[in-house]
Amino acid sequence: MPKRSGKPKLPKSLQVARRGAVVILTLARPEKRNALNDATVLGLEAFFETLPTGVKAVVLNAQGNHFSAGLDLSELKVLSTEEGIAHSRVWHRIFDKIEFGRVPVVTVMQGAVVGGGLELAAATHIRVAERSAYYALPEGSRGIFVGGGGSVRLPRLIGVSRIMDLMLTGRTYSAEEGQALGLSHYLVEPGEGLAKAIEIARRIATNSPTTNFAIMQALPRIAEQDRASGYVMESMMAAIAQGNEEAKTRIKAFLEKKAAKVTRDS
Ligand code: 1HE
Repeated sequence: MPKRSGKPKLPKSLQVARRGAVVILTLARPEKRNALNDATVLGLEAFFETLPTGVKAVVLNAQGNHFSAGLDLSELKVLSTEEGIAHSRVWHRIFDKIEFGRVPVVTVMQGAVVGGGLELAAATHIRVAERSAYYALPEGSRGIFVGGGGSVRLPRLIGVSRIMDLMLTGRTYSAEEGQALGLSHYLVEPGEGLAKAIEIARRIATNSPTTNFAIMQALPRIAEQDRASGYVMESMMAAIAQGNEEAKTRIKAFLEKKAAKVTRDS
């Protein structure tokens, strides 16, 4: 397979910084509260399609006080029904490329994580919330509906009933509520999200690529299968992972007392 160049032409609203095996991708449109316009969403696709081969995890964060105000409403106002369907399908295609992409993505969330911003965060694998984060789906009050896969992903995270409440009433969840419900995996103080996300991404980058592949590609699909099919897929994935040389080396290192034990997080 040809080596990836890792140098896509990205819009101004996306910035990239490499830190060894981790790449930090930053939403950089704070003057519009990182509202997701077409250029940004297509830029996400270009970025994830051309990740250099040595990259093993991505951190997604955003400039300013808000992670993302969601869909750029100034672009939506001119779309016909047919164009609206096509627009939503583009988001589906691109967010799927993130969720079922090559490497795990750790997102840092602060301030507003709303509408399409929440849909984007939900397409990533680990979410770190700063205490300023809050979550909303204001589509109801704008007369629209989620279009970035939110009705598929978000109920799987926190249940249809809670998403109905968010959308019908326009209520928000605080960072603490989001943490308790599972919208975030980690809750940190303001300004600490990026460091935490990089620490997590570096840890993920040390896993065997086969295990990370199984976790990203097999685990969510098994969750959507019936039990019997899930067991078959799990046993095949387990056999593939443990059959490879990297697993043998890692297990041997543990048995020879050369690998770290499992200890409590401090
Ligand atoms: C925007 C957007 C946007 C801000 N599209 N331009 N999303 C929403 O309904 C959320 C709308 N945004 C807000 O409620 C607020 O902007 C925030 C709570 C996120 C931030 O408030 P604040 O006071 O810090 O900023 P602001 O003054 O409201 O906005 C700053 C600028 O960003 C301003 O533009 P300016 O030219 O007057 O400076 C805003 O117009 C602009 N801005 N949010 C366009 N969303 C695939 S379907 C997904 C469907 C959805 O995502 S629906 C949810 C849409």
